[in-house]
Amino acid sequence: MIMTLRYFGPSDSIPLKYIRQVPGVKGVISTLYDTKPGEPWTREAVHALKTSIEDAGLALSGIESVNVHDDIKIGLPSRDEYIENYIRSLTALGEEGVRMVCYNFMPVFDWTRTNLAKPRPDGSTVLAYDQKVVDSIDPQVFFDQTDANSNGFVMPGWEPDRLAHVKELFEAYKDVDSQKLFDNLVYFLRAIMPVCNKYDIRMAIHPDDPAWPVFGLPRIITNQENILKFLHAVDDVHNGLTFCTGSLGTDLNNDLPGIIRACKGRIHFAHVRNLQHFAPGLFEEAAHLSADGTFDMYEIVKALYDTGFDGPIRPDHGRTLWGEVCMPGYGLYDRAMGACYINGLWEAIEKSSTRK
Ligand code: CS2
Ligand code: MN
Repeated sequence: MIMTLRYFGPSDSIPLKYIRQVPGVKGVISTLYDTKPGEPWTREAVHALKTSIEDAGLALSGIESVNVHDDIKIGLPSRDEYIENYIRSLTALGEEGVRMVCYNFMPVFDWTRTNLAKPRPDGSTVLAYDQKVVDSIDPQVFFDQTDANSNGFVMPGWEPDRLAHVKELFEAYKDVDSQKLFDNLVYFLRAIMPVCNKYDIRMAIHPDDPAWPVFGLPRIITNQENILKFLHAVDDVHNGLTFCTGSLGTDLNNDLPGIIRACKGRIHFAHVRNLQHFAPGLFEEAAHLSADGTFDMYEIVKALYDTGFDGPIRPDHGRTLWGEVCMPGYGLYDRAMGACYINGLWEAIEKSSTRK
């Protein structure tokens, strides 16, 4: 595995030179922050991003995300044009040697949390989720609240221009059920596989977060059964998964190490964080340490190790602590501790293993 941290580009409050100081972190995961979903990327822009990262002594280990335009997810006639643009973006990335691209296929909202700063017993704050709140709130109000509580940062998946028209988007998705969404995903993947094969780009779909339908919108990457169905539908190594513990782990029926083992060879990127569950649909994020939450991080990292996972991995949302003012979930301190912890688990597993 290659340990990485997410980097939000030149406007990130955490500079590359700080990331460089986290022991064991070799690269960053980033994206082009001045392009809109659907716009084709240029090789020059990718080159500039890559060079700025390499100049800081790090590697550009992958992209999170090349966002998929809603017309592709909805299956509108205009999708072919947006797919062409996506292929141009992948070509620009391939020419610059980028080999891993994360994306998601969630309608309207990316990840959903109901509180961005819930205090934990240790005095830190975390992102939290309560299904009752989601069930009782209008999506537009929900979006506005999330946006207003982000400490002034534009959070991934919550870009104001993308979500300026929440109501219209809901209307556009009204005939898209989970089967249609799945078919549209397969159509998209079949169209991009040739360019992925040409440049050896591994696509890594991000699971839906939370792993069930929210606001009546379909969700299709939620459990082992539908992930395997998705991997088999386009049975090419370049069609793979981002294994996100915090997303798949929202559903306690998901056996996280079991899913890793079932998807052997098709996990191209890993997001590792811990959650503390209180009841179904009621949870908050925790420190990465197993003892601070519900997941057995040792078993998760061990399953990645045992299956030969060799892609980029990153600590996911961390707690906000030590007075840091940051994008919710993306402060430096707790993610740095998370990286060290995961590295520690990996080293111990590697040294005590007989796997060659
Ligand atoms: C990320 C997602 O911050 C997060 O929760 O894991 O926003 C992720 O980047 C996207 O879903 C991938 O497209
Ligand atoms: Mn994730």
